[in-house]
Amino acid sequence: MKFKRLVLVSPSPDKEWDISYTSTGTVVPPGLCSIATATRESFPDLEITVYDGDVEPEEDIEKKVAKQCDFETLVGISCKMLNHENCKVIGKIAKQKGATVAIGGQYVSSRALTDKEGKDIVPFVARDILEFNDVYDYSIQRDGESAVVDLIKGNDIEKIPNLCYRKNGEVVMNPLKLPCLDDIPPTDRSFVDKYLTEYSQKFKEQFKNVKNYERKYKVAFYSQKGCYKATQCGPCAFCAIPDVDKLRQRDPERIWKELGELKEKYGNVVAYDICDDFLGDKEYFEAFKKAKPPGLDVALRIYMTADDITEERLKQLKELGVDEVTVGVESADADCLRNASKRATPTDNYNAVKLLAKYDIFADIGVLFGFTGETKESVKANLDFIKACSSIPNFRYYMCVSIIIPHRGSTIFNKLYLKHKKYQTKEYRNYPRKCMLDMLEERIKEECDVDIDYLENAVTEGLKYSPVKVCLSRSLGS
Ligand code: B12
Ligand code: SF4
Repeated sequence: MKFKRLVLVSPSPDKEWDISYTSTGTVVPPGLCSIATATRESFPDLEITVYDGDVEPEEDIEKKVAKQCDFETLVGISCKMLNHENCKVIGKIAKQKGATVAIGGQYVSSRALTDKEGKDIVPFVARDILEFNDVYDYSIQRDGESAVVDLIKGNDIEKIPNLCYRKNGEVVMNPLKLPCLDDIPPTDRSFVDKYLTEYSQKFKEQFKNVKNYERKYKVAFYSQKGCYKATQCGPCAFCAIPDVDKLRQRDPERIWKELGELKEKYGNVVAYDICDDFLGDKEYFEAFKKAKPPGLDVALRIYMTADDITEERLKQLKELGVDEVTVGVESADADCLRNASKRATPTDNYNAVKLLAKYDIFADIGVLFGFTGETKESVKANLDFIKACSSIPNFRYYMCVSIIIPHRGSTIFNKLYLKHKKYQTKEYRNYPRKCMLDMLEERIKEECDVDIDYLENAVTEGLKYSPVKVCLSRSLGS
């Protein structure tokens, strides 16, 4: 065993972002807990700590990390884009104390674009982050469980899948190997039990304007990793999920076992499935339904697409225990939807909200502005949709209304990156906030018939109709 201690940190969002309109800190997170669980299974005596900067102040985490780190410590940092700069600070503190520092997470796993020979056209973040930041010894893409275990074992770094490292001044990227999800041990969330009061406080604050809503917080789990829609007809233009090539699924019986334990431990919470398109694979959905143990009553929250919403499906979802859904409606204009490679149509979207109201399912509706070809008419169509939602009797819903951000890994990011040389420089590649905000403005100038102020006013107008305001865009997020 090469290390005596594993310190896993999800640093707080950087102070430049206004996160008061985001869901940050309302979810018991699975990612670092899953790495901690897998590591403990291999090394029962290793000291393992998890810090969640979504609920613990950054300064406190920095002090604790400085105190804990030494030459026998492996520090694993989780980068979620909004915390990119704080990751560097934690990395620096750990490095100064002699620790080995690895960085991973959703942002580090962003998709790249490669040519036929496998050469980067749009580089991997995992490569950039090592090239530009000495504080990290390794970067790790996608599922981090086995790479962290291999590092602690002291395995040959050239043979650790998903790991990137430096050799003779060059960054080397080992091949990816994605585990079968049933080979990853069920997540033990007790590593973050110390934060349960904080998750509850943030959750209550976010939902304070929703009547008769008494849940404690969301506890995230995954039935599947990836998006069925993306595997069938490609990802939506603005989407940055790393898993678009292959959908991985867990055995439904194992999931129901986890959900039963979760209910027993946490009580009145929402079990939040992070799979992006829960209903996409119909066969899997049937198997999931069939495996439900009789009498087990867990409140589930899922992601689904509007074109999958039918009376029959909603009845089945109700029977399963689903009483909250997130639906990425995005636009009520047919051209905008088509230009973003969305599958659903405006009719699907209107139909979806009516049915969700009828079946009394609490809905989190995503609406975006700033599509390629956005006009005053399409903006109006979207605002009319938002207003129509607010006039559906007894509809329990809230809105996430934003201007499209070109997230690294998305198709729209790649287009801007290739078109404008400045985005290919370190100044942009190593500062995602600057990159995204500049790209956001540039894109609107190039691709929309309305300007950014017009779109920001539309976001502000749209949010007036939502009892819970969720948004990340230039004015509200800076
Ligand atoms: C749940 C979720 C959230 C939760 C986060 C809860 C939490 N504390 O983790 C909430 C709702 C708060 C949230 C907020 C946001 N999110 Co979000 N979110 C997701 C979602 C749906 C699932 C992520 C997840 O839990 N995956 C499952 C767990 C097991 O994986 P994981 O946490 O990533 O951890 C694994 C690996 O990443 C890796 N890993 C993670 N950390 C580390 C560290 C080390 C050292 C190693 C080795 C490995 C490693 O190993 C882990 C175990 O396998 C994804 C979409 C998706 N389905 O993937 C979007 C997604 C990650 N979110 C995204 C975005 C943009 C945001 C927001 C900016 C949105 C907003 N407008 O507010 C904010 C930013 C929050 C922040 N603090 O920075 C984007 C990220 C794009 C990018 N390239 O970075 C995604 C991909 C959505 C999308 N369609 O584009 N989000
Ligand atoms: S936005 Fe949603 S539906 Fe579209 S590719 Fe991404 S995860 Fe799939």
